[in-house]
Amino acid sequence: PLQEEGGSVVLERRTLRTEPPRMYQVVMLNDDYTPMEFVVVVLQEFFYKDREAATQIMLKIHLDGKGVCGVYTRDVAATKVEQVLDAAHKAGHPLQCVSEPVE
Ligand code: TYC
Repeated sequence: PLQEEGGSVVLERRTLRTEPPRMYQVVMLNDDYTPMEFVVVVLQEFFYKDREAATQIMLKIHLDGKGVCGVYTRDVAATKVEQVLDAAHKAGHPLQCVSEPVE
């Protein structure tokens, strides 16, 4: 909305400030069959980790049972999960991956 004030135009914000979007972590789960190398490549390809970071995340999942691959808005997180499940399915690996809201 516009207002005139002493000859100059004042722009007034009437809407409330937009909240930042809810964020979702993509969590990968360990299993006994998916090769370590496959997980490392997935983390590099879809989560843009370098080889060293990808290897650390893979080993964390292997030891703890699960690990966070990245944090994204809802749609991006859902797309990452889809990409991982699709690649795993095509390669014949049981690798599982989920997205969950942060907090
Ligand atoms: N546990 C697997 C193995 O020993 C490796 C692995 C790591 C599988 C991470 C899944 O999300 C995973 N070959």
